[in-house]
Amino acid sequence: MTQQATTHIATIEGEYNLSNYDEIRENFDWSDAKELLSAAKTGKINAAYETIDRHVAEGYGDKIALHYMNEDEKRSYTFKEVKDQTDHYARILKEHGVTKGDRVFVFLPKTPECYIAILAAIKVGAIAGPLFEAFMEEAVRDRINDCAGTLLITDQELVKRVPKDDIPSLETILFVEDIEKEPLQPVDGDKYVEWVDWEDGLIIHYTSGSTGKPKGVLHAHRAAQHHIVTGKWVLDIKDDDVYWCTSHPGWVTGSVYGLFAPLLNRATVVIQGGRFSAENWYSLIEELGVTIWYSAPTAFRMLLSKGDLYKQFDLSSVRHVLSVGEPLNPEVIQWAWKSLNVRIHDTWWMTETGGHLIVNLPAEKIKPGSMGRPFPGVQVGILDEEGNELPRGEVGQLAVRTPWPGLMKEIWGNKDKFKSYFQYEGWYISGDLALQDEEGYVFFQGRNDDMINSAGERIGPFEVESKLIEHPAVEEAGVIGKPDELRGELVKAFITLRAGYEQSDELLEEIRLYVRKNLSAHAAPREIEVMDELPKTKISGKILRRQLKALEIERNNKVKN
Ligand code: 6R9
Repeated sequence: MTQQATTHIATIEGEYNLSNYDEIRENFDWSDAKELLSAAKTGKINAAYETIDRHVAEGYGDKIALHYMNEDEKRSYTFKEVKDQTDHYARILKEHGVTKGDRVFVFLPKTPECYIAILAAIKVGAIAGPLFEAFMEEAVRDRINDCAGTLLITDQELVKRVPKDDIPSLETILFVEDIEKEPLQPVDGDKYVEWVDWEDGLIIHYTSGSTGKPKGVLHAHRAAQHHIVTGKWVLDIKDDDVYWCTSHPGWVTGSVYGLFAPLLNRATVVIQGGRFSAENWYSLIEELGVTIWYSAPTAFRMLLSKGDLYKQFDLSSVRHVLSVGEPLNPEVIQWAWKSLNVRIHDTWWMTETGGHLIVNLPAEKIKPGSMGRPFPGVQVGILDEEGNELPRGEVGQLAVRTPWPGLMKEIWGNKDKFKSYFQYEGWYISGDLALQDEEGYVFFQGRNDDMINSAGERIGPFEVESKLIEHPAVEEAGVIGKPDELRGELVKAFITLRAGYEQSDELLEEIRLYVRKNLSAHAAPREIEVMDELPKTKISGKILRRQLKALEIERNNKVKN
C-alpha cells in the first residue's frame, strides 16, 4: 500500500481524486495490516509495545504522544515519557503479582493516568478492563465480578463507588495518587513487556445488550492489526496530526479509536477532561490545533443547536471529522458542511467487531444518510430471516463475512451468547437492520428490535428522526412504535425543542405535517411528545428507544388497569 496523497475535497457529493482509494479497494489484504506492526518482523507480540515502545525504539521518543486539557490544567507527554510511565505502572503491577491473563480493571476519569494504566496492564500481559468514569456501585461490581478481576487501579474519589466487600475476587486496589508518588525508575528496552500470542486476551469491554446484564466482550492482541490499519486509512493519521477522540476509554470507541489506533499510528492524542461544553470543545480545537476529530452524533447535534457559536473560534486546523455510535442525521452532515466547512465521515462498527467495518474513507463520496461502504477486505451481507442474502436495495439483517482481525474472541463466560452472533454459517450477525445500494453504500434502518410495524408497514425510526430534526424547532428526536389496537403499533416521536421554541399544539401539528409532507404519510408520527431531555446511554450517548417504549407501555397498562 502506498501513502495516500492529500486530496482536496470540493463538495460532499462531488468528484474527488480517488486513485489511491481504488488502489486500496482492489489490492487490500488483511495481511497488509500485519505488516504495519513490528510483530510482523520480530514475531514478538504485545499490543502495548506496538502502541508506545516501538515508536521510542524507532527514534520518535521526543514526539508528543498525549496532550491533556482540563479546565485549569494542561499537560503533555512525549512517547518516551509515556513509555517510562507505562513501565512504572507495569513494575508496580508486577510487584503486586499480576501475571498474564489476569483481569486488571481501570476506573479513572479521562486523564493520561487512565490511558497509561490501561497500556501498563496490557504491557504485562494482563487483560485490561476499562470502566466508564460515571459508573455507580452496581455497574462497577457486576463487571469486575463477571470476569473475576483481581486488581483495580482507581483514585481516591472514584473508589467511593467500588463496593469492595461485594467483589470477592478483587485482591488489590491501587491508587494513582500513590503510584504517581513513587519515584520513576526508567528502564531501557522491553524489560516489563510480556510477549504473548495473537490470540491472547487484550481488553474486555462490557456492553449492555437489549436484555438485562452487560456482557463482557473480550478482544485479542490480534485486533492491533485492525486498529492500526483503520487508523491509517479511516482516521487518515499522518505524522503531524493532532487527533482528538472525545470518548472515554470505557467505551470501545475511546479505547480503540481514542487510544490504540491513533497511537499505533504515532499521532499526538488529545485527552480532554471534564464534561461537554460547546465553548470548551471549540476552544480546545483552536488552542491545540486539532486536525482530526472523532465524536458522536449526540455531540454534533448539541453543537448544531448552539447555532453560530462556532464563529467565535478559529477551527481551520480541522481537516478530518468522523462520527460513530448512532445514526448520523443528514441534517447534521449538511450543517457541518455549511457552517464548519468540514465533511463528517460516518463509521459503523460495534464493541463486538473490535474495529471499523463500514466507513466513509476520507476522499470518497459521502452519501448523507448512509454509513458508508465496507472497509476494504470486509464483505457485508443483507440477510433475510433464513440467512439468505437479499438483493441490493432491500432491508434485512446487517451481517458481515467472518473472520477479520478485530472480531471479538469470546463473550466472557457465555458461550451461548457468543454463538448467537454466528447462527448463519460464515456470517456475523450484528442485530442491526440495513440496506445496501448498488454502489455498496449501507443505510442503517435501526436495531432489529427498534423496528416499527404500523398497519403492516415497516418503518425505521432513524428516517423519521432525521426528518424531524430537519424542522428548525426540533433539537433531538427518538421515535418508537407505540402499541395500538388498530394498527399494531403507531409511530410516536419524543422530541426536545431548540432554544427559543415554546411547545404548542400548533407547533406540534406543524412538525407532524412537515414529516408527512417531506417523508411520507405512514411514517409521520401520530403522536409527538416534548421532553426536556431524551434518555440516553451514559457511556456513548445513544438514544434509548427501548426506554421510551417501556415508558409508553407502562402508561398504556396504567390506563387499562
Ligand atoms: C462503536 C459502537 C454498536 C451499535 C450498532 C448500531 C449503533 C454504531 C453506528 C450505529 C448507526 C452508525 N451504531 N455506529 N448506528 N450509524 N455509524 O457504537 O459500539 O456501543 O457496541 O454499539 O451502535 O446499532 O449495532 P457499541
